[in-house]
Amino acid sequence: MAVLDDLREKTMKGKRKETGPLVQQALDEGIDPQEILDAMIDAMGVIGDRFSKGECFVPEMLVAARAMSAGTDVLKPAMAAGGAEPLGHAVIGTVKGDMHDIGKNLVRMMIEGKGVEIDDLGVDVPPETFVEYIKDHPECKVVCLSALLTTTMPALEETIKAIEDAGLRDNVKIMVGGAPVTQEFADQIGADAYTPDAGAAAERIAEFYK
Ligand code: B1M
Repeated sequence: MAVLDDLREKTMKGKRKETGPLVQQALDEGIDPQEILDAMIDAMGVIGDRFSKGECFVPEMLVAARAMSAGTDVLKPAMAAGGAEPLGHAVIGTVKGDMHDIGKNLVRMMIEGKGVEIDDLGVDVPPETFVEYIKDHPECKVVCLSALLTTTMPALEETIKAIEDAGLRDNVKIMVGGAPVTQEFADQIGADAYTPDAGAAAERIAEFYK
């Protein structure tokens, strides 16, 4: 589809003023929101591969990320249109040392679509901030942790440990995810759930409120 090719291209090139209108055009043409999202995720994959090969650098990754965020802003109402019954409360953040937030934002968006009220602590969130949040929000039943770097995977474990040390582990379920994270790693660090993508995270979290 021409509009999706255009969207992929403009996302890769970091044309953030053009991605929003292209997403809107794709929606107007009746294209499935998931397909629109996949086009932008593809673009980020290409940029990541180019970065690995030394063919592009951090600034190119950054502008591509901003272009994708502009696109997902327009896509959000269509993706999150669950109209679901309120399920409960959760919190999400990207762990300490990690600035990646596109995947985390998509997970939040899909979880909101399931009817979960979810607070977003942002990126580079230290374990203590999660601990304080859980103390201050007894209604919070699920903690969602995102990590995109192999070097920040240990921060997932540190966060779980900090929650345990604060005596709060039994109060919450902990979900982890992000490109380098695996089910095996999640089991090893004592997480309650691992899911590979935003859609699966939204399905899984709903089970915790049953
Ligand atoms: Co960075 N970066 N980056 N980067 N970046 C990656 C992750 C990398 C794979 C690129 C590469 O080398 N091919 C690589 C990591 C290598 C590794 O650790 N093995 C990398 C690197 C090395 C770095 C820096 C170290 C580069 C440097 O400075 N030399 C640096 C680190 C900064 C830091 O965090 N401290 C860095 C910086 C950046 C930017 C800031 C420039 C920018 C981020 C901007 C932003 O997020 N606002 C950036 C970007 C854009 C990328 C790539 C190109 C795209 C990431 C992305 O948004 N993907 C990425 C390459 C790639 O992914 N192919 C790369 C799209 C997004 C939808 O996917 O985030 O995977 P993702 O989320 C998915 C799933 O993972 C999952 O669901 C999401 C949607 O379905 N998921 C969860 C995520 N969280 C979840 C939580 C869950 C469940 C599922 O439950 C709670």
